[in-house]
Amino acid sequence: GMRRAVCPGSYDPIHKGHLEIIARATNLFDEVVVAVSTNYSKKYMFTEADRLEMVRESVSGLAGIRVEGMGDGLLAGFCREVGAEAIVKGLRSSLDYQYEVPMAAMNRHLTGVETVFLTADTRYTHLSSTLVKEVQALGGDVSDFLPKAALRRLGTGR
Ligand code: COD
Repeated sequence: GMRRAVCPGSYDPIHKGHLEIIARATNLFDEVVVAVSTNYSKKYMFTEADRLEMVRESVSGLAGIRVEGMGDGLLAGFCREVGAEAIVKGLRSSLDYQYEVPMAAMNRHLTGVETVFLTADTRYTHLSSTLVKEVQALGGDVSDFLPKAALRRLGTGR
């Protein structure tokens, strides 16, 4: 049957490191569901609706992708609902690894969903939404790292 994977994240905003992982996931699975998560006790720069729109616009050139909001629900439950057997995540460093391994084990415990890790592209190992927002707020140029949809909203022009 259809092999489906979920690429979860806050995507606040989506950047080229995210997009590169999502694109590679489409080479491995029949369908990739990009899941935009919102933890209601966390502060975001962009609303859930804006993050969804930015992600949709940014992946519009790629085939085999669906974008969905998952609110503040459980990722493992979301994967079961959409019929995904795997979560695909990018690994930038051993810090990511340390943070991700317990979540991968917990998610597998919860619903049997596997987590597949793809090593981040070397162009983007230093990239995070947090760093992009901070540099932009301080007047730095982050245009190399953002898709047009995110760049426009972040107010750096173009
Ligand atoms: N290069 C490659 N990959 C990258 C890069 C980069 N430069 N930056 C980020 N990534 C990848 C990582 O795999 C990351 O996990 C993913 O993109 C998303 O990144 P963010 O920053 O947008 O998302 P996070 O870290 O805020 O998202 C965390 C989740 C939403 C995945 C997590 O909180 C979650 O699973 N929440 C749901 C609630 C739940 O089920 N909790 C229990 C978990 S066991």
